[in-house]
Amino acid sequence: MPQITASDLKERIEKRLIIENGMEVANATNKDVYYALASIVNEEIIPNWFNTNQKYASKRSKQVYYLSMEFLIGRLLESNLLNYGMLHAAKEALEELGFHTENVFAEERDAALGNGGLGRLAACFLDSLASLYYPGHGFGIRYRYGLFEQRIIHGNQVELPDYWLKNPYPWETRNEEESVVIQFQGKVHMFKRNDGSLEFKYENTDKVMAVPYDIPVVGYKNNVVNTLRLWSAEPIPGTENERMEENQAFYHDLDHQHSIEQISGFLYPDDSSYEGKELRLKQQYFLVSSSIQNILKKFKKSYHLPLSKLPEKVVIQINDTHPSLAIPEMMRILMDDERMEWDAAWKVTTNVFAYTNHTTLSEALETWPEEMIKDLLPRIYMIIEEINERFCQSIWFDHEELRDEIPELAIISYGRVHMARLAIVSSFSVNGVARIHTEILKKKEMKDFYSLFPNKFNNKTNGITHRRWLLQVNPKLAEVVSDVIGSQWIKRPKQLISLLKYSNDKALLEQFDQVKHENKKLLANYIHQQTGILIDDQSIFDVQIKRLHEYKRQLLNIFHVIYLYNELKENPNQDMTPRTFIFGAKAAPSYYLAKEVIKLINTVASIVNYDTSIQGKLKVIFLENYNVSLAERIIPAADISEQISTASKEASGTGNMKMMMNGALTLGTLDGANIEIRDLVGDDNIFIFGLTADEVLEYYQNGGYNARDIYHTDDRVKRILDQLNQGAFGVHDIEFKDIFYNILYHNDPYFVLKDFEPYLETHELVERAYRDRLTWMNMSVTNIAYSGKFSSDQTIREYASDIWKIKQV
Ligand code: 26V
Repeated sequence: MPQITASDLKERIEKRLIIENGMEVANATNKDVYYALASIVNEEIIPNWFNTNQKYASKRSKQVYYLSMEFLIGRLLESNLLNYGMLHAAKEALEELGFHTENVFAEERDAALGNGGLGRLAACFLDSLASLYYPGHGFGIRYRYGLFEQRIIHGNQVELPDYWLKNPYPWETRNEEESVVIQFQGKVHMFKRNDGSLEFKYENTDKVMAVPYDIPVVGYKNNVVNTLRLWSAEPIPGTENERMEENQAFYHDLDHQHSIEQISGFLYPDDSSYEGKELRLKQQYFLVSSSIQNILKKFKKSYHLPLSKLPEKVVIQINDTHPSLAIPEMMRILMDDERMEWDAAWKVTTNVFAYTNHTTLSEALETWPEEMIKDLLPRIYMIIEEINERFCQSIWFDHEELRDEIPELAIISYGRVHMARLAIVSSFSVNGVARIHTEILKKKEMKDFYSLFPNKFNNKTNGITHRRWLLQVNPKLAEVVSDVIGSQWIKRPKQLISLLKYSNDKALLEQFDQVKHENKKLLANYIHQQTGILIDDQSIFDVQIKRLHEYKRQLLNIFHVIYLYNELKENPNQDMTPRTFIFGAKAAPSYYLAKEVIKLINTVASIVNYDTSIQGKLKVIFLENYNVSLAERIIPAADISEQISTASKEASGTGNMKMMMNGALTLGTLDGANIEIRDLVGDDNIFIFGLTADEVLEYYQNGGYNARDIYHTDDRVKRILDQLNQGAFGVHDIEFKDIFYNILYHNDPYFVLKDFEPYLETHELVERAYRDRLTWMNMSVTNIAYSGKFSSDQTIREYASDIWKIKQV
């Protein structure tokens, strides 16, 4: 990789501005400079992109394809510069040219093609694949509108469309020549060929063209450039004659064109709540049909092997069930186009697909109405039916003990198609995303499947790319770390463990403390600039940033804030370390209770932040439009990482890992990867509270929890709930009644009241611990030291060796 100096870059930026824009630097805007720099980066990347593809082809390496409806990429200029080893030079060049690096980077709109954890995980995985020299690529959809932009108006969430492609996106290349045709609806006719085999012909299908846009995925200083291929839906260009004819039905045609383009029109903004919308089903089939066609075309072209050898050269990971129609699509092409027999096609298919489960929430599990699939994808439906038939037969004949369970196991049952069942039956690997999550899958949610296929189930605890989430977002911390233990940790993140040797070194701890404080000042400035609110940079920055969902219990957090406020009102002189509670969260647009919680947080904030009687000891900040770029600002400044889901509900969490890596201490329940964090750092370096997963599951199964008992016996709880009910936090007295009712009349389904007292007690421990700076910083450094374990490099190595069986090239 060539060394590019700041002065080289400066010159190239100047030159580019003249050639492309006909302007001198003095007249250039941040945007001009952003595009100039991006195109210089592209110039560097493209030869390596080409070479990487050549290399994979010539080595005939096995490839992994990560199929995902979501890739939550965020911005790319800074991370591409970083991975390309040009970041320092670029910063210097920009400053010398009179630009603030940050403002130039901020010209790039986040590519928010994902909802939350699942989509961000996909993006981290691509980064690790490329950085570890693995031949691995992503397939997704190029949504014209990403996840909505959130505004808070009078405390309420308002959604605006995210038209992120308004300005040209410099990282994508349209590759029209690799377009493929996707067919929906129509009629299937079956014929017998002379040799007795069956032939399927489709009539009157709706055809759509899938056009790929490729985004380079740059490995860290290793010349590897993999590909993220995003498909865009377009009408099939007709011949001149056809267009003349169509012209007659111009308006009908516009309508039709619009409905085609809608397929890649927008990202569904729900996360963990499933709705059987036909357009979403279309999107899913659009993604998988184009990707599978592409994969097979490439296999045939580059490997010159029979399709029976596909599993030796190709493995496909499906990110949750969303792309699981890839399974019948593969069967369809192998049988109908490639003339394989069922058994041969099944053997290939079941050795190619691996499935990751990301949730056990029953409301998030995908099941489609049978009729919808039959109508939209008639041939796919026939194949699913056949898979189901054979699977049910195998239970009936080979597993008598499960005969009664067939309705609960069948892929098609009571008029619905169960996608998780389809994925489990047809994949060679089924993995959960944290130890406890995988155990719950095996012992509860997928118990019978586990007994049928024990060898398929495995765990792959999630991870995060330490390049973006430490090196890039927290350069000061990265520098101190490298000063202390050298910079090998960047390539081998587990080496962060060497920090442990220094976790009692007073001078060093003070240095870490100083870095954290500087990061807090930066965030405080940003908050001031965004909200006009001044926060105390000496206060504890207590952070909860994630999607808003009842099970994540932002409500528990704000109840605690209300409690503190009530206490302070009674005793304003109370000796207490000042606290700043920082929230960032989007709610699904139709998720009423989640939106009520957003309103509650904002309402509490508007009271607390302006009440001078509490002497600035408490501030509540809700930052609007939480996204990857905002996370990058907040995480380096966090002291406390709130990970307080109802135990058993959060499959893994990845924000917990990001904050840990930046020296925040986790305040959390024994859920998801929190448990693995606890196991590493030990009870002394984490704040754990609340019900365990077993206790929660036991309550769900056998009852025994009564929220009203707590309401009637705990005055603190009663006071808060009554305040909600009586309008103490609202303009109208009905303001938060629904939250009140949900807790008392639906018996607090997420155990907020049950965990309230232990949560308060644990917060008191936090407050006391924070007073002892050195002990706190010792805990903080211990967390950073162990965080290397959660680099997605580690996760990807495990996927590669246990599931994918791919080698580094
Ligand atoms: C479900 C649906 C339902 C249909 C509409 C669109 C949509 C989009 C996403 C989902 C599934 C959400 C599952 C999910 O995001 N799980 C999260 O995955 C993270 C990565 O494994 C994990 O860290 C989080 O704990 C888990 O909640």
